[in-house]
Amino acid sequence: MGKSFYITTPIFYPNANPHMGHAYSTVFADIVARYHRLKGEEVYLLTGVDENTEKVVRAAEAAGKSTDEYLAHVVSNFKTLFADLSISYDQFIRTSDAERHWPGAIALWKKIEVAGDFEKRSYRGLYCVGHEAFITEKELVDGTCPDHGEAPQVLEEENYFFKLSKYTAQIKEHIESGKLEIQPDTRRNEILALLSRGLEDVSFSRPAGKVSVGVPVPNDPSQKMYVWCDALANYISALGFGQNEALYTKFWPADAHIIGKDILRFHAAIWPGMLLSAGLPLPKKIVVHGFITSGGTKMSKTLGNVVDPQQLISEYGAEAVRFYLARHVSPFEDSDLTLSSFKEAYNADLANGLGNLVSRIMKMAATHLGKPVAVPEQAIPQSFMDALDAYHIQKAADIVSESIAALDRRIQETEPFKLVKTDKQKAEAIIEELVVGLYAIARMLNPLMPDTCEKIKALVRSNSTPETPLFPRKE
Ligand code: ME8
Repeated sequence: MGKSFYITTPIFYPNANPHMGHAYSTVFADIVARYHRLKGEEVYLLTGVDENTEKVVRAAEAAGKSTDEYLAHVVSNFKTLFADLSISYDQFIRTSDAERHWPGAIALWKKIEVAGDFEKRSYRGLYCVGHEAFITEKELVDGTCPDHGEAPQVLEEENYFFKLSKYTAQIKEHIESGKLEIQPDTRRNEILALLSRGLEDVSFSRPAGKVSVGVPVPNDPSQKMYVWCDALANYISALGFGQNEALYTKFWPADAHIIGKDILRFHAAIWPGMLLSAGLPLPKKIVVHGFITSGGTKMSKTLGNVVDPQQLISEYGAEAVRFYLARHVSPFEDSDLTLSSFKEAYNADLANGLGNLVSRIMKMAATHLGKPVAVPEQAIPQSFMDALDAYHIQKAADIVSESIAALDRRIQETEPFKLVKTDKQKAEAIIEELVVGLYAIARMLNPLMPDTCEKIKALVRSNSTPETPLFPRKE
């Protein structure tokens, strides 16, 4: 049995169809998961949806549907997208799942309660449904939340508060010592700065009468768990924590939580605090990626600049979307994506790049070699492994592109299609070498473009040309 490797995506709010940002986090985690499987490790990839939120209730109302009906529809769109993108998840968790998720969330709550870290307080605050969090007066611009353009609700109610503040020093120690790694350093510094200012206690529940969805607080039917408390618990509830713990024992602590920069504080402060309180191990690493913007601004429905992943998939194919996300979105900074930048990259990388290379090499091989090349099982380049070990999916994709360009240059320099007339033996040797090089590229494509990887391998094994171009040029 290989080493175990547990990787997660955020669980997404299903209050609208999935967009490129959701696709990015998930493709990111899938590339890393496939790479670790390739290394022979036993991998568990978790994704899912965060359903216990008023956002969903509101969206369902706006669509004139019941919450369940609405969720069934949107969740199936998430699942279709992930299937289309070849996301090799081991589990898709839904936090409305009272059998799979609730027992774990409740077991974790009870441990925090036993530690004496809950306190029921009467609380008055400004609640932003967009954030699903209380916000402060200082954060408002002209009385509205600048991120969501909406005035917060003034809530006066009883909440259970989690005494997060008392864990500030311990969380800081875990991050400073590297027991809990935060990648990249800029995000690590950001969270350390926040910890230096000290953490405040956080509301972990809401009155049951005021929220229509949510996990009931154990032994207090008047309260339901508040979104983040139950959402973060998904990373262990999915492994059967608090019920059948076989998966939990095998895979926890997580090797990596892949998240976007907007939810850093929840993952690098609140989540470690909950685990410390419960006496459970902390995740080993949190990998924080940037945002995909479009035309320089955050994708937003009102601005009309949302790029729909399904539209790109139907025009270019899912493999092209995966490769674009790996190669042209910086893992740790914000990156811009427009329809025209996508097309340009597709034509350069895949139509003229990889697709053309496969056609040229396999055409020469099929014409001039009598039988398939016996390709050696050569190792994957160390630089490629290093890149993926460091969660640098862009570097890995760059290495593939460099290898494609290097093989192209080799064809130009050696011109085996001409040489074959004067020195057949030498020409054949070069073509064989090119096929071996192509096979090496296919091996690296396993985590990035799994279908293309298999297609190229099959062409090499059968010594044949693709019937249609792998990546037809788009005008
Ligand atoms: O925050 N670019 O859910 P969410 C890149 N349910 N990534 C993006 C993005 C963009 N423009 N927009 C969103 C939640 N994302 C909570 C999480 S986890 C226990 C609970 C990605 O649907 C990115 O990973 O708002 C971000 O962190 C996540 O989607 C937020 O998704």
